[in-house]
Amino acid sequence: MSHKAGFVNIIGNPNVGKSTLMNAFVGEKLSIITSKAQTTRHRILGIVNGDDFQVLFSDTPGIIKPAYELQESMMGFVKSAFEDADVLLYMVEIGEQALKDEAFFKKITNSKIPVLLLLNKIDKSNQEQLETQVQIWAEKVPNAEIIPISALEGFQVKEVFDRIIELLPESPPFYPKDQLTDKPERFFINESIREKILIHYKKEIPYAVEVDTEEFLEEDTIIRIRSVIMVERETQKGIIIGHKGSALKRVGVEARKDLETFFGKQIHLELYVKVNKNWRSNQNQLKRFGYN
Ligand SMILES: Nc1nc2c(ncn2[C@@H]2O[C@H](COP(=O)(O)OP(=O)(O)OP(=O)(O)O)[C@@H](O)[C@H]2O)c(=O)[nH]1
Ligand SMILES: [Mg+2]
Repeated sequence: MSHKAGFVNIIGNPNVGKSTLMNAFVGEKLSIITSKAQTTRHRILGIVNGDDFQVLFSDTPGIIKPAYELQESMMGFVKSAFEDADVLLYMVEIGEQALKDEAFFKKITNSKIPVLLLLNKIDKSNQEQLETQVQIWAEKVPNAEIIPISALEGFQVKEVFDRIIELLPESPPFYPKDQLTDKPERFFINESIREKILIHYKKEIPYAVEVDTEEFLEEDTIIRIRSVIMVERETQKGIIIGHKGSALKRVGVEARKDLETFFGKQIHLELYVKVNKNWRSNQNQLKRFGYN
């Protein structure tokens, strides 16, 4: 029996729905999703296995012009997604006009590998707007196949998946068939906590935060976790903790619920906050947190 496998990498502007789509394909909440831009900071692998195929989806950070080292590293992940892709999923959303970065856009239009241009969030559009948008993108990216979708509602997601399978090269699997991702458990803990911070704090706070899980102890009926929320300045620490610790407590309660679903086990989650001055611009710190 022949077997297909390959890398299918999702790229696009911030907030267009890349992570929503990858989770829909995988059927698990591997990537966190929020209404804020720059939610995803890493390249996250989501593996979909079948008897005769293995699709290696990569969710990537939204494309931006980097302003500090962390963002440089995020764009490094996007660059890597161009390099090993067998199929590129270029996601745009209804109403969007162009990619934020010319060089990346050129890479898409000059791509030698198949590009599926996914016009997302069509649940928010009408027929006329949709037709206009398809026309605009057909002119801008003539080498792409355009598929209108709604990642949120699952509309046309199966059609995209079937088309991906057609486009995949013949290859043995790259990972064991029961594997779902390349990231360790601690990564998903950090991300769950960061998601709650993105949801509950405003302005610069979520962007100044990194989460590191220092302890992960799995017992028969419970997992004991201790994670540190790092901020860049003392004032941010106070904001994260909130009045009598109420804000931090909310983060903990909500993250714990998600983690109990994710791990299927009772979770004890201890959170504390630490100032790690300018970690976003510090190469050593960034390396430690998995941004290389
Ligand atoms: N209406 C609508 N909203 C969507 C759809 N897909 C995603 N969203 C919403 O768009 C927002 C961003 O979704 P994400 O999946 O986090 O977007 P992303 O491209 O991964 O964002 P970054 O990681 O920040 O680059 C969230 O509020 C989603 O619920 C869709 O098909 N329709
Ligand atoms: Mg994302």
